[in-house]
Amino acid sequence: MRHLTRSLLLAAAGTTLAAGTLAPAATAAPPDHARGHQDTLRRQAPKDLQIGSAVWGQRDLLGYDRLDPTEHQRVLAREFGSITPENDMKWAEIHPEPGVYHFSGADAIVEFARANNQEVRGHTLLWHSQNPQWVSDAAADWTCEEARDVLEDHVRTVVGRYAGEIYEWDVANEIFQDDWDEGGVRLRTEANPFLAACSEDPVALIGDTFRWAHEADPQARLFLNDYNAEGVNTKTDAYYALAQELLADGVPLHGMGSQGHLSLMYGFDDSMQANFERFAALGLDVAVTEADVRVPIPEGQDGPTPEQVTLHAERHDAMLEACLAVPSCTSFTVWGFPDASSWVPDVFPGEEWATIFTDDLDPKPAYHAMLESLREATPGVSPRSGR
Ligand code: 9MR
Repeated sequence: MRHLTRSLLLAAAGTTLAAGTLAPAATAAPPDHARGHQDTLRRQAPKDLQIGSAVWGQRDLLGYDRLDPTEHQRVLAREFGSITPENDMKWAEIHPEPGVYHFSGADAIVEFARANNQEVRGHTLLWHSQNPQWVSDAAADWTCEEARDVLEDHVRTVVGRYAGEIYEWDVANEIFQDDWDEGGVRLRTEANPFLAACSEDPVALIGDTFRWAHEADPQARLFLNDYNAEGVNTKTDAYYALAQELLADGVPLHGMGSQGHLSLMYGFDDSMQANFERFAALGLDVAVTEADVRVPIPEGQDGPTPEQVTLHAERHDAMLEACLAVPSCTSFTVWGFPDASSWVPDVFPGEEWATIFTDDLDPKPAYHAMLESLREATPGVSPRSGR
């Protein structure tokens, strides 16, 4: 984003801000329909870096008609080389009853990706959240052996169904608590029903989950994934130690994903690149898997202020630049768009505007900042520091 000056950013924001907030500027980015065919995130991305978005297949893709796509589908296909099922491959969606699998949403994702020459990031196999009721009910009585059997069947079934179609899988998601949780940063051996049943040796279960996934799809790159895992901090220290342990045990672990759910309520941790570099030094890939940047908008304020618009762009771009600076960064995924489809307002009242497209599907300044950085990027050389 070096060359994207503040005035340009604000000009580009003109379409998204309340009328009268900004004078229209002659330097505003051309409207979407006037931009060149090459001027998309996926086409400007350096070789070997996928730019992706989450999408909810069940909601947004069922009924996809290649000849008559919705506007959202058109943008998804045009801008992104990778898509992640936002919910369709989670346990509650894909495995709602014992022995019953619902593949329609996940199938729609894979079919859309095929039709539009995209890759798919799988999400997710071992998580404490969005598990179906039957798992929560049964888990109370599970022995570790029973929990292992249920998990193994699930992993082999789901990964096996999409074998060869998925380039990266978030195998284990959010398996560490936060430092503000009771007990501090440690494996979620209470909230995660599988880790709870195998709490005597949770690392063995995690390792085997990766092994089952690898056997079911030897081509897929297998990731750990978490939020609050951008910079060097106590949580990423714990992941770093776990990664070393798993690799020493010969577990097919291939990557560490930083979700990238940020908020302008907090600062940006500049150690993101350094964090990526230490995982890369272990021989792992790294990825930004769920980027979005929440903007606190007090009641009565009509949309983000120009300063917030600029910061929203800068934060997205800072995450992208950390990724671009590390050759092992294989994918950068935003967590869906537009704002109307985002998970943010439901979960964080008073925060919104987190995605890179407006509800009219116009690119925000964050989009333009990212496009600019992609254009300038030589993989492995930071556009910011030039090294
Ligand atoms: O965006 C997802 C939202 O639609 C779901 O309701 C929610 C359920 O927990 O999960 C959201 O996605 C989460 C992702 O799977 C893991 N990291 C945090 C994401 C935001 O909560």
